[in-house]
Amino acid sequence: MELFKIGKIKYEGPQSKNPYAFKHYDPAAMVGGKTMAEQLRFSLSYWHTLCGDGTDMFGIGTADKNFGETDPLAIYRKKAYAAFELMDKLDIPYFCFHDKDLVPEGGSLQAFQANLDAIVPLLKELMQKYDKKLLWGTANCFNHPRYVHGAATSCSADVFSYAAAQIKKALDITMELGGQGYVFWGGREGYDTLLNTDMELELDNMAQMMRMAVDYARGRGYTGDFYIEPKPKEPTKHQYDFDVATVLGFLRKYGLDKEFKVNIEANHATLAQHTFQHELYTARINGVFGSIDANQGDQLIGWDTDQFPTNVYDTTLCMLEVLRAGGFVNGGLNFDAKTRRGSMNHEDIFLAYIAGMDSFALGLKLAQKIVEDGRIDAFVKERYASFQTGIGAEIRRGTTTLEKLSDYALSLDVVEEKNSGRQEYLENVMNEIMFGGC
Ligand code: XUL
Ligand code: CO
Repeated sequence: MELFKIGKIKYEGPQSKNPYAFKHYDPAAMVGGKTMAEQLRFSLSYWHTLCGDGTDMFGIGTADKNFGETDPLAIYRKKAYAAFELMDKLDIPYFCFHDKDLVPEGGSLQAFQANLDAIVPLLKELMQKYDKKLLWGTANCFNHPRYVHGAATSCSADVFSYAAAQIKKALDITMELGGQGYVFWGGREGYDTLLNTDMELELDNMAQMMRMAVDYARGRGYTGDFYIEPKPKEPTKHQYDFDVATVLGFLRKYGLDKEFKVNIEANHATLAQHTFQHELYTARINGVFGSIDANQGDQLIGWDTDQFPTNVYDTTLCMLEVLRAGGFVNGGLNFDAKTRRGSMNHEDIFLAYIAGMDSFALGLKLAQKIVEDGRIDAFVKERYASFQTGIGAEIRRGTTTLEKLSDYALSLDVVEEKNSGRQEYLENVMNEIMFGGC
């Protein structure tokens, strides 16, 4: 049973004009001591790819994701076949899911769980057949009206418990499928007004939910990662997991920092008024870099547009951070991205993934060139050279005091800063490395 007319996508190289070919993603090619496939660890997002139909605030769906079926259970079985056909044809080794992406919810929690139990064996079979792996799983605790006031931060203990049941089941499935990660994206974990909100209680509860999830899974032998996915706003005005720095403060307060890493999404970083690179860098230097939701926003639209990433500057700087972090361990590049509402045909799914994968493959090659070129790293090292020896080295070692530094400063003739930051030079070096072959 073939659901898509397009065949396997192959690497044809940068000169190819074939829209259904990779120009840069050559899975077996070596970059920085690993194959491209190992460096990039691409993942398909089940929700956007198999479920998203283009529905927006002003109109209904434009894309048909029912794959010729009408019965709800049959539709979701076909989605599973479609997912693996896509992963196979696009050479995507991993996938990510929310519980709700896999099956209809049915009328009750019991029905939902029974539907999940029925689809898991099929997913297992397809994973084996196509040699695909689960990057991470998660629970959708934000769509249903019961989550109007949040899930782990709901004002209702019954809603909190319902979310716990969903998370337990999603963890069970993640473990059953050998998942390498489990994500908490704080769907509606936040607030719109403090007039009705006990923020302290809500944050305590959110930490409690995470602690219980960790205890449950670790108690059952789970060795994968736990991730929090920061996002500053949308759907609530104040999302608790605002950005990487805020998440770090939360994790440290509740003693969860050894158990959690972050899943950084490009479009969430820009919504927080940071660059994607800033968030990755912050995670790296704090030892919590885990995984990436690869997408991009739109400069002129202020919300989470989840576009397929095509900005090669951003993919290059992202991959530079990934290389500096020593590469992915359990994480990968999950395309949390959707085709535009007007790109409603099945071919568009292929074209979108090819664009995203090629942009990241090119970004990886360019990031490796920046590392090998060495000028940017050398410049930064030289810029801070005063901390390598003498008083600077003492400051770094923590062996000096405010009094000693005061005496030292008083002994100096003049202190003037004449070292240029050379931003324009460095930006030009970037262009030279990236486009020097033109
Ligand atoms: C929402 C978002 C989610 C998470 C998983 O903005 O990014 O899809 O990645 O729940
Ligand atoms: Co995401």
